Amino acid sequence: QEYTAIKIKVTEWPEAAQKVLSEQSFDLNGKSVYLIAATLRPETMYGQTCCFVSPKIEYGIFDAGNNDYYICTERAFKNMSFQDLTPVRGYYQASAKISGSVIIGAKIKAPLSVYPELRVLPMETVLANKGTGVVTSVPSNSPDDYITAIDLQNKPEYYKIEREWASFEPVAIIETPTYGTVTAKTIIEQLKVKSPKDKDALAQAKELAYKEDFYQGVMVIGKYKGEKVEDAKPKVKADLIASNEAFVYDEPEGLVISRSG
Ligand code: ZZB
Repeated sequence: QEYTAIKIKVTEWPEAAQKVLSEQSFDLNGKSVYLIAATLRPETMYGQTCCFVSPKIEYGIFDAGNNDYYICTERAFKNMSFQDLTPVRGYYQASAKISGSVIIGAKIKAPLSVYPELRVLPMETVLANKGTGVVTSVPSNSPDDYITAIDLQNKPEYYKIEREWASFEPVAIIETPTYGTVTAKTIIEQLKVKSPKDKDALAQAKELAYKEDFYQGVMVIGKYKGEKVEDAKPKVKADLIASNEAFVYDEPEGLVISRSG
């Protein structure tokens, strides 16, 4: 599986995270730290509304060279180290370790997003053994992200977040004949999905969204506005890579575990 790995810069750390990092003598001064989100939908990056981590996953902060540091699972950084994406082939010792739960609330800058400043939020269904363990949220086109955002807005106390952090509106990115400009919302409503834990319905919703967006979708935002998604997708991806805001990350064969089981 070939993913586009998006570099989402941490611009302000929660106090709990600062404490955890200083306890490990990890000095943030002079370093750029990025959450690395693996996506199959680079053309939707205009509509990012937050970055999801799992409160249950232990992440590493890894030296990626040139004072850049990546937050992801050790498993993902190990893979990157064998794909020549890191300074030393086969070296994947973390500079610091941090639980997803203490990153929540961090301020971030996500490439191409129409929203200049976003937050890190919790998603309980993030899989540790897929991608980088970090997921960028596009509620307009990802049914999982849409329903998770609704859940966060409904239960901010339970999730220990501020309601405003989860209140960014989905952005119209792609128009399709069947679902209009907010594919995920339309499908979630049609299938009557009520919860992020509604696995089977969400798997079906994702399938429908992928197909319709890719084969019927037209971009309604950005540099490739008016072009078919099929054509715009590789161009947006190439632009993100050229500007050093993303890189190609391959998931080794046989290790891809789908959420539907
Ligand atoms: C942004 C995005 C926008 C995504 C969209 C999808 C959609 P798949 O389809 O099962 O192969 N993802 C990545 N890593 C994880 C993880 N560790 N745990 C849970 N979800 C993860 O998975 C690929 C997609 O699942 C990725 O692409 C990512 O969300 C999420 F409009 O990134 B995507 C119809 C889907 N639309």
